[in-house]
Amino acid sequence: MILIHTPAPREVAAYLDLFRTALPQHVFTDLEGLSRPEDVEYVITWGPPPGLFVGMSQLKGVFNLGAGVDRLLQRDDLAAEVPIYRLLDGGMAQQMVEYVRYGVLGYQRHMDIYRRQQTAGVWKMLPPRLPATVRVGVLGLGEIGGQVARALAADGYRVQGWSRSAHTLPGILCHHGPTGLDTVLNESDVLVCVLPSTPQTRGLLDATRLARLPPGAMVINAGRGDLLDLDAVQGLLESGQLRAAQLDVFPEEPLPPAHPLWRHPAVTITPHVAAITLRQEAVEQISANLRRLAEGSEPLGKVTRTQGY
Ligand code: NDP
Ligand code: OXD
Repeated sequence: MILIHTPAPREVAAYLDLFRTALPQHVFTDLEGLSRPEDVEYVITWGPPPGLFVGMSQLKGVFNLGAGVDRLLQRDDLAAEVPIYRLLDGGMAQQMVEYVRYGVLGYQRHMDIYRRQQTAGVWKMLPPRLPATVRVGVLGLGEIGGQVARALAADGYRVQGWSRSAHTLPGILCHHGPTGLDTVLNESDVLVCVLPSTPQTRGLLDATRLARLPPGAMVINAGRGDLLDLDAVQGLLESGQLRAAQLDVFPEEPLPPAHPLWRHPAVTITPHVAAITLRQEAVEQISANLRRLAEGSEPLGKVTRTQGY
Protein backbone atom coordinates (compact mmCIF):
# COMPACT_ATOMS: atom_id res chain seq x y z
CA MET A 1 0.00 0.00 0.00
CA ILE A 2 1.19 3.51 -0.84
CA LEU A 3 0.16 6.43 1.36
CA ILE A 4 -0.12 9.90 -0.15
CA HIS A 5 -0.03 12.77 2.31
CA THR A 6 0.40 16.55 1.99
CA PRO A 7 -1.09 19.27 4.21
CA ALA A 8 -3.83 20.07 1.63
CA PRO A 9 -6.63 17.45 1.36
CA ARG A 10 -7.66 18.65 -2.12
CA GLU A 11 -4.11 18.20 -3.32
CA VAL A 12 -4.04 14.68 -1.87
CA ALA A 13 -7.26 13.89 -3.75
CA ALA A 14 -5.74 15.17 -7.00
CA TYR A 15 -2.58 13.11 -6.47
CA LEU A 16 -4.65 10.00 -5.65
CA ASP A 17 -6.49 10.30 -8.96
CA LEU A 18 -3.31 10.79 -10.96
CA PHE A 19 -1.35 7.98 -9.30
CA ARG A 20 -4.27 5.54 -9.52
CA THR A 21 -4.46 6.23 -13.25
CA ALA A 22 -0.70 6.01 -13.76
CA LEU A 23 -0.19 2.84 -11.72
CA PRO A 24 -3.46 0.86 -11.52
CA GLN A 25 -1.62 -2.20 -10.20
CA HIS A 26 -0.75 -0.37 -6.94
CA VAL A 27 -3.04 0.44 -4.01
CA PHE A 28 -2.93 4.12 -3.05
CA THR A 29 -4.59 5.62 0.01
CA ASP A 30 -4.86 8.88 1.89
CA LEU A 31 -4.49 9.10 5.65
CA GLU A 32 -8.24 8.81 6.25
CA GLY A 33 -8.38 5.53 4.37
CA LEU A 34 -5.43 4.04 6.24
CA SER A 35 -6.32 1.69 9.10
CA ARG A 36 -3.08 -0.28 9.46
CA PRO A 37 0.19 1.72 9.26
CA GLU A 38 2.06 -1.58 9.09
CA ASP A 39 0.60 -2.13 5.59
CA VAL A 40 2.32 0.95 4.18
CA GLU A 41 5.27 0.18 1.90
CA TYR A 42 5.85 3.63 0.43
CA VAL A 43 4.86 7.15 1.39
CA ILE A 44 4.57 10.00 -1.13
CA THR A 45 4.59 13.23 0.84
CA TRP A 46 5.38 16.88 1.36
CA GLY A 47 5.44 18.36 4.87
CA PRO A 48 4.39 15.20 6.76
CA PRO A 49 3.05 15.94 10.26
CA PRO A 50 5.03 14.71 13.29
CA GLY A 51 4.55 11.01 13.93
CA LEU A 52 3.24 10.20 10.43
CA PHE A 53 5.69 7.32 10.00
CA VAL A 54 5.06 5.78 13.44
CA GLY A 55 4.04 2.12 13.16
CA MET A 56 5.04 1.78 9.49
CA SER A 57 7.11 -1.31 10.12
CA GLN A 58 7.14 -2.37 6.43
CA LEU A 59 8.13 1.05 5.08
CA LYS A 60 10.50 0.64 2.11
CA GLY A 61 10.85 4.22 0.92
CA VAL A 62 9.63 7.80 1.08
CA PHE A 63 9.08 9.93 -2.03
CA ASN A 64 9.43 13.64 -1.33
CA LEU A 65 7.12 15.84 -3.39
CA GLY A 66 9.83 18.46 -3.67
CA ALA A 67 13.58 18.92 -4.04
CA GLY A 68 14.64 19.81 -0.49
CA VAL A 69 14.65 17.02 2.07
CA ASP A 70 15.99 18.90 5.10
CA ARG A 71 12.85 18.47 7.17
CA LEU A 72 12.52 14.77 6.31
CA LEU A 73 16.06 14.22 7.50
CA GLN A 74 15.45 15.90 10.85
CA ARG A 75 12.60 13.65 12.04
CA ASP A 76 12.73 11.06 14.75
CA ASP A 77 9.89 8.87 13.40
CA LEU A 78 11.66 7.85 10.18
CA ALA A 79 14.26 5.12 10.49
CA ALA A 80 17.67 5.98 9.04
CA GLU A 81 17.68 2.90 6.81
CA VAL A 82 14.49 3.93 4.97
CA PRO A 83 15.57 5.45 1.64
CA ILE A 84 14.32 8.90 0.71
CA TYR A 85 13.86 9.87 -2.93
CA ARG A 86 13.44 13.47 -3.98
CA LEU A 87 12.29 15.20 -7.14
CA LEU A 88 15.00 15.93 -9.68
CA ASP A 89 14.10 19.22 -11.34
CA GLY A 90 10.62 18.17 -12.47
CA GLY A 91 9.99 21.64 -13.93
CA MET A 92 11.32 23.47 -10.88
CA ALA A 93 14.63 24.50 -12.45
CA GLN A 94 12.93 26.60 -15.15
CA GLN A 95 10.78 28.33 -12.50
CA MET A 96 13.88 29.02 -10.42
CA VAL A 97 15.67 30.41 -13.48
CA GLU A 98 12.77 32.85 -13.94
CA TYR A 99 12.73 33.82 -10.27
CA VAL A 100 16.45 34.52 -10.20
CA ARG A 101 16.45 36.23 -13.61
CA TYR A 102 13.79 38.63 -12.34
CA GLY A 103 16.05 39.70 -9.49
CA VAL A 104 19.29 39.87 -11.47
CA LEU A 105 17.69 41.76 -14.37
CA GLY A 106 16.05 44.19 -11.94
CA TYR A 107 19.44 44.78 -10.31
CA GLN A 108 21.20 45.29 -13.64
CA ARG A 109 18.48 47.72 -14.87
CA HIS A 110 18.34 49.55 -11.48
CA MET A 111 14.63 48.73 -11.09
CA ASP A 112 14.88 48.59 -7.30
CA ILE A 113 16.40 52.07 -7.24
CA TYR A 114 13.81 53.43 -9.68
CA ARG A 115 11.02 51.97 -7.50
CA ARG A 116 12.36 53.89 -4.53
CA GLN A 117 12.82 57.03 -6.63
CA GLN A 118 9.18 56.69 -7.72
CA THR A 119 8.01 56.57 -4.11
CA ALA A 120 9.91 59.80 -3.51
CA GLY A 121 8.74 61.38 -6.81
CA VAL A 122 12.33 61.55 -8.07
CA TRP A 123 13.06 61.63 -11.86
CA LYS A 124 16.72 60.71 -12.17
CA MET A 125 18.40 58.64 -14.87
CA LEU A 126 21.13 56.25 -13.83
CA PRO A 127 23.95 55.18 -16.14
CA PRO A 128 23.06 52.04 -18.09
CA ARG A 129 24.76 48.85 -17.05
CA LEU A 130 25.38 45.91 -19.38
CA PRO A 131 25.02 42.27 -18.25
CA ALA A 132 28.74 41.67 -18.76
CA THR A 133 29.49 44.15 -15.97
CA VAL A 134 27.30 42.34 -13.43
CA ARG A 135 29.05 39.57 -11.51
CA VAL A 136 26.70 36.84 -10.27
CA GLY A 137 27.67 34.13 -7.79
CA VAL A 138 25.46 31.04 -7.70
CA LEU A 139 25.78 28.92 -4.56
CA GLY A 140 24.63 25.39 -5.37
CA LEU A 141 25.18 23.91 -8.83
CA GLY A 142 22.86 20.93 -8.59
CA GLU A 143 19.73 20.04 -10.55
CA ILE A 144 18.34 23.53 -10.05
CA GLY A 145 21.34 25.79 -9.34
CA GLY A 146 23.24 24.37 -12.32
CA GLN A 147 20.47 25.47 -14.68
CA VAL A 148 20.25 28.87 -13.00
CA ALA A 149 23.98 29.43 -13.49
CA ARG A 150 23.83 28.32 -17.14
CA ALA A 151 20.84 30.55 -17.91
CA LEU A 152 22.49 33.62 -16.37
CA ALA A 153 25.72 32.95 -18.26
CA ALA A 154 23.69 32.68 -21.48
CA ASP A 155 22.14 36.07 -20.64
CA GLY A 156 25.64 37.53 -20.66
CA TYR A 157 26.28 37.93 -16.92
CA ARG A 158 29.68 37.06 -15.45
CA VAL A 159 28.80 33.95 -13.52
CA GLN A 160 30.77 32.09 -10.88
CA GLY A 161 29.40 29.02 -9.15
CA TRP A 162 30.05 27.17 -5.94
CA SER A 163 29.35 23.60 -4.93
CA ARG A 164 30.62 20.91 -2.58
CA SER A 165 32.39 18.87 -5.26
CA ALA A 166 34.17 20.14 -8.37
CA HIS A 167 32.03 20.99 -11.41
CA THR A 168 32.84 22.04 -14.96
CA LEU A 169 30.18 24.17 -16.61
CA PRO A 170 30.76 25.98 -19.90
CA GLY A 171 31.08 29.75 -19.45
CA ILE A 172 30.98 29.55 -15.65
CA LEU A 173 33.92 29.83 -13.30
CA CYS A 174 33.26 27.00 -10.89
CA HIS A 175 34.61 26.82 -7.34
CA HIS A 176 34.08 24.25 -4.65
CA GLY A 177 34.76 23.61 -1.02
CA PRO A 178 35.26 26.09 1.83
CA THR A 179 38.05 28.10 0.17
CA GLY A 180 36.12 28.62 -3.08
CA LEU A 181 33.30 30.32 -1.23
CA ASP A 182 35.30 33.39 -0.22
CA THR A 183 36.27 34.06 -3.84
CA VAL A 184 32.65 33.89 -4.95
CA LEU A 185 31.52 36.17 -2.10
CA ASN A 186 34.26 38.72 -2.76
CA GLU A 187 33.32 38.93 -6.44
CA SER A 188 29.51 38.77 -6.56
CA ASP A 189 27.41 41.84 -7.26
CA VAL A 190 24.43 39.51 -6.98
CA LEU A 191 24.68 36.47 -4.73
CA VAL A 192 22.17 33.73 -5.52
CA CYS A 193 21.66 30.94 -3.01
CA VAL A 194 20.13 27.68 -4.24
CA LEU A 195 21.77 25.43 -1.69
CA PRO A 196 20.04 22.74 0.36
CA SER A 197 19.84 23.06 4.12
CA THR A 198 22.32 20.58 5.62
CA PRO A 199 24.43 20.48 8.78
CA GLN A 200 27.24 22.04 6.66
CA THR A 201 25.19 24.82 5.06
CA ARG A 202 22.95 25.96 7.93
CA GLY A 203 24.04 29.43 9.01
CA LEU A 204 26.52 29.59 6.12
CA LEU A 205 25.64 33.13 5.07
CA ASP A 206 26.37 34.84 8.36
CA ALA A 207 27.36 38.46 9.01
CA THR A 208 31.07 37.81 8.39
CA ARG A 209 30.57 36.07 5.05
CA LEU A 210 27.93 38.53 3.84
CA ALA A 211 30.27 41.42 4.65
CA ARG A 212 32.63 40.04 2.00
CA LEU A 213 30.19 41.00 -0.76
CA PRO A 214 31.17 44.11 -2.70
CA PRO A 215 29.45 47.35 -1.63
CA GLY A 216 26.01 47.70 -3.21
CA ALA A 217 25.49 43.96 -3.73
CA MET A 218 22.19 42.10 -3.82
CA VAL A 219 21.31 38.80 -2.17
CA ILE A 220 18.76 36.36 -3.58
CA ASN A 221 17.91 33.42 -1.34
CA ALA A 222 15.70 30.69 -2.76
CA GLY A 223 17.49 27.74 -1.11
CA ARG A 224 16.39 27.51 2.51
CA GLY A 225 15.80 30.15 5.14
CA ASP A 226 18.21 28.78 7.72
CA LEU A 227 21.19 29.37 5.41
CA LEU A 228 20.97 33.16 5.70
CA ASP A 229 21.24 35.40 8.77
CA LEU A 230 18.32 37.81 8.39
CA ASP A 231 19.59 40.18 11.10
CA ALA A 232 22.86 40.44 9.22
CA VAL A 233 20.99 41.15 5.98
CA GLN A 234 19.05 43.91 7.71
CA GLY A 235 22.19 45.43 9.21
CA LEU A 236 24.01 45.40 5.86
CA LEU A 237 21.00 46.96 4.13
CA GLU A 238 20.90 49.72 6.74
CA SER A 239 24.62 50.40 6.29
CA GLY A 240 24.29 50.45 2.49
CA GLN A 241 26.70 47.54 2.05
CA LEU A 242 23.79 45.62 0.56
CA ARG A 243 21.57 47.34 -1.97
CA ALA A 244 18.74 44.84 -2.15
CA ALA A 245 17.51 41.41 -1.13
CA GLN A 246 15.02 39.06 -2.76
CA LEU A 247 13.97 36.42 -0.29
CA ASP A 248 11.74 33.41 -0.90
CA VAL A 249 12.59 31.19 2.07
CA PHE A 250 12.79 31.97 5.79
CA PRO A 251 13.87 30.32 9.03
CA GLU A 252 10.22 30.52 10.11
CA GLU A 253 7.55 30.30 7.40
CA PRO A 254 5.40 32.28 7.09
CA LEU A 255 7.79 35.08 8.03
CA PRO A 256 6.16 36.53 11.20
CA PRO A 257 4.03 39.63 10.43
CA ALA A 258 6.06 41.81 12.81
CA HIS A 259 9.37 41.05 11.10
CA PRO A 260 10.95 44.35 10.00
CA LEU A 261 12.05 42.96 6.62
CA TRP A 262 8.40 42.86 5.51
CA ARG A 263 8.44 46.65 5.39
CA HIS A 264 12.00 47.25 4.21
CA PRO A 265 11.94 49.20 0.92
CA ALA A 266 14.97 47.32 -0.46
CA VAL A 267 13.56 43.88 0.20
CA THR A 268 11.31 41.75 -2.00
CA ILE A 269 9.61 38.95 -0.11
CA THR A 270 7.87 36.02 -1.77
CA PRO A 271 6.09 33.18 0.08
CA HIS A 272 8.27 30.18 -0.84
CA VAL A 273 7.12 30.13 -4.44
CA ALA A 274 10.36 30.45 -6.39
CA ALA A 275 9.80 26.97 -7.82
CA ILE A 276 6.75 24.97 -6.89
CA THR A 277 6.20 21.28 -7.48
CA LEU A 278 4.32 20.62 -10.71
CA ARG A 279 1.85 17.83 -10.01
CA GLN A 280 1.96 16.10 -13.39
CA GLU A 281 5.78 16.12 -13.48
CA ALA A 282 5.95 14.82 -9.92
CA VAL A 283 3.54 11.97 -10.68
CA GLU A 284 5.50 11.00 -13.80
CA GLN A 285 8.83 11.01 -11.96
CA ILE A 286 7.60 9.08 -8.91
CA SER A 287 5.63 6.59 -11.04
CA ALA A 288 8.76 5.90 -13.07
CA ASN A 289 10.63 5.30 -9.82
CA LEU A 290 7.94 2.94 -8.50
CA ARG A 291 8.17 1.02 -11.78
CA ARG A 292 11.95 0.83 -11.37
CA LEU A 293 11.48 -0.58 -7.88
CA ALA A 294 9.01 -3.17 -9.18
CA GLU A 295 11.61 -4.24 -11.78
CA GLY A 296 14.28 -4.49 -9.10
CA SER A 297 16.29 -1.49 -10.28
CA GLU A 298 17.41 1.57 -8.33
CA PRO A 299 15.12 4.63 -8.39
CA LEU A 300 16.54 8.04 -9.32
CA GLY A 301 16.91 10.89 -6.85
CA LYS A 302 18.04 8.89 -3.83
CA VAL A 303 19.11 11.19 -1.02
CA THR A 304 22.55 10.64 0.48
CA ARG A 305 21.70 10.91 4.16
CA THR A 306 25.31 11.39 5.25
CA GLN A 307 25.57 14.48 3.01
CA GLY A 308 22.15 15.79 4.04
CA TYR A 309 20.79 16.23 0.51
P1 NDP B 1 20.80 19.32 -5.60
O1 NDP B 1 21.00 18.34 -4.52
O2 NDP B 1 20.67 18.83 -6.98
O3 NDP B 1 22.01 20.37 -5.58
C1 NDP B 1 22.51 20.87 -4.40
C2 NDP B 1 23.73 21.69 -4.72
O4 NDP B 1 24.24 22.25 -3.51
C3 NDP B 1 24.86 20.83 -5.31
O5 NDP B 1 25.54 21.55 -6.30
C4 NDP B 1 25.75 20.59 -4.10
O6 NDP B 1 27.11 20.35 -4.42
C5 NDP B 1 25.62 21.90 -3.38
N1 NDP B 1 25.98 21.74 -1.97
C6 NDP B 1 25.42 20.96 -1.04
N2 NDP B 1 26.09 21.06 0.13
C7 NDP B 1 27.11 21.91 -0.08
C8 NDP B 1 28.17 22.40 0.71
N3 NDP B 1 28.32 22.02 1.99
N4 NDP B 1 29.04 23.24 0.16
C9 NDP B 1 28.92 23.63 -1.14
N5 NDP B 1 27.92 23.20 -1.95
C10 NDP B 1 27.04 22.35 -1.43
O7 NDP B 1 19.53 20.19 -5.18
P2 NDP B 1 18.54 20.99 -6.12
O8 NDP B 1 19.34 21.81 -7.05
O9 NDP B 1 17.52 20.09 -6.66
O10 NDP B 1 17.83 21.93 -5.03
C11 NDP B 1 18.60 22.77 -4.20
C12 NDP B 1 17.76 23.33 -3.08
O11 NDP B 1 16.88 24.35 -3.57
C13 NDP B 1 16.81 22.35 -2.40
O12 NDP B 1 17.49 21.54 -1.48
C14 NDP B 1 15.83 23.29 -1.72
O13 NDP B 1 16.32 23.65 -0.45
C15 NDP B 1 15.84 24.52 -2.63
N6 NDP B 1 14.58 24.64 -3.37
C16 NDP B 1 13.82 25.76 -3.13
C17 NDP B 1 12.66 25.95 -3.81
C18 NDP B 1 11.86 27.18 -3.61
O14 NDP B 1 10.74 27.28 -4.12
N7 NDP B 1 12.37 28.17 -2.90
C19 NDP B 1 12.17 24.96 -4.78
C20 NDP B 1 13.05 23.85 -4.98
C21 NDP B 1 14.22 23.72 -4.29
P3 NDP B 1 27.52 19.08 -5.32
O15 NDP B 1 27.07 19.43 -6.72
O16 NDP B 1 28.99 19.04 -5.19
O17 NDP B 1 26.80 17.90 -4.77
C1 OXD C 1 11.40 22.18 -2.60
C2 OXD C 1 10.74 23.39 -2.24
O1 OXD C 1 12.39 21.85 -1.98
O2 OXD C 1 9.61 23.61 -2.71
O3 OXD C 1 10.93 21.48 -3.53
O4 OXD C 1 11.29 24.21 -1.51
